Amino acid sequence: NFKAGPEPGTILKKLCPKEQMCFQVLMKDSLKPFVPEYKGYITTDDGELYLQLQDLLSEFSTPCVMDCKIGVRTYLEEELAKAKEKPKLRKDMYEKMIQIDPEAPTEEEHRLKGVTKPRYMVWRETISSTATLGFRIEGIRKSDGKSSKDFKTTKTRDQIIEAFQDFTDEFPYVIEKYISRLHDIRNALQISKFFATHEVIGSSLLFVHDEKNASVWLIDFAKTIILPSEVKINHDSEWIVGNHEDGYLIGLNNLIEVFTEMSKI
Ligand code: 4IP
Ligand code: ADP
Ligand code: MN
Repeated sequence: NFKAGPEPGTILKKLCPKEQMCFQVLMKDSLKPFVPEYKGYITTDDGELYLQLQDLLSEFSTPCVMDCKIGVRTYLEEELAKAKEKPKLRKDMYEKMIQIDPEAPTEEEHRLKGVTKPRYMVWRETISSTATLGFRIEGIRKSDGKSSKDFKTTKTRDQIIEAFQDFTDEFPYVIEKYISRLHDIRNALQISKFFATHEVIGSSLLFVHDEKNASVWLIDFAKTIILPSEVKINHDSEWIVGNHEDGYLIGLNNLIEVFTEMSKI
């Protein structure tokens, strides 16, 4: 999905028109300082389209990187509607499910060796911290280059704190910088027209630090969609089918709380 960019300090991400739209709007929004700069799109020799984005790691030396997926819901209402209308069984998702917990599928799902996408996504939300805290750790890469995606069942506040502590253990003073940046992000969201008019699903906050600096950016808008004009959401209340709530601020507030608690230890 990603390639090195043609100019230093840039990367290329496989173009998805919805995400491109988001970046175009974001370049004129109060969130601009908190997202990678969008530098247009590029067609490669093999005819594939890519977004050219600022490489968020380029200013860091041997960075530590953490991707946290934000929100209480990780799939689109549209995907739920499709699955209800015409249930499509996903064998790959069934396989991913039994790899973590062979007991998770129902008898029928075992028989069919398949689960629907929302069924899998909801299960992933509940075995991780997504359903309870509104965010989950997707992956961490430490300064030694070792990376882990082994956080699928990282669920409790204590498990999260343990993972965040490991992430920051070389440079614990970056915790304060992260807290400050997360507050800035919350303030920018409060006045953002983009945030007021979009349902933000499957998007991540990317945490990056080295010995000197620490910062956080909003990334991945492939499943961020514009709200129907009559719908207003507050990003802070329970999702009920049809209300489009994403729980983005539930996740951000819990992240701030967890880091703040860590800074006091
Ligand atoms: C993945 O599950 C992630 O949720 C993907 O989201 C999602 O892609 C995949 O759905 C789903 O299989 P695991 O992380 O448990 O492997 P992301 O791309 O944000 O990581 P979508 O397309 O929903 O963004 P499918 O339908 O692409 O397989
Ligand atoms: P996908 O839609 O394929 O999930 P994401 O946009 O979520 O792609 O990015 C996947 C990973 O790529 C992130 O976790 C992050 O490590 C890295 N990444 C994404 N965007 C950038 C960027 N602008 N600069 C540096 N790294 C990035
Ligand atoms: Mn993604």
